[in-house]
Amino acid sequence: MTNILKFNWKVKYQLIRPDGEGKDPYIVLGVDDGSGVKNPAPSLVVKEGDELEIVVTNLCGYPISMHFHGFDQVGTMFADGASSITQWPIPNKSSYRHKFKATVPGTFFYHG
Ligand SMILES: [Cu+2]
Repeated sequence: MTNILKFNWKVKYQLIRPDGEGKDPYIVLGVDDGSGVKNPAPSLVVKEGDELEIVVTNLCGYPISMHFHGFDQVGTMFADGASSITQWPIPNKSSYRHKFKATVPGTFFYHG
């Protein structure tokens, strides 16, 4: 039986001071999964064969994309998230649905 994991993320600006010092905070993209804006973004722990459905909503004020590294994306190349390569950037205040299968075991990363 296929396990389908669904995520709904809002991508926003976030001001952070990683070392707690300094007057000028860094501006980074944060992911709000409903429990508050996070940077680094939430970890996805999945099993080989799981299907992922991730809706990314852009609230940054300019176009972005979310790129998922390490997945082979056979038949789902438009879910990879490489901006202007496999998809157009997600316009501000718009969403993009990434649907793909975790077919390769390992540890990977994603970024905006
Ligand atoms: Cu990338």
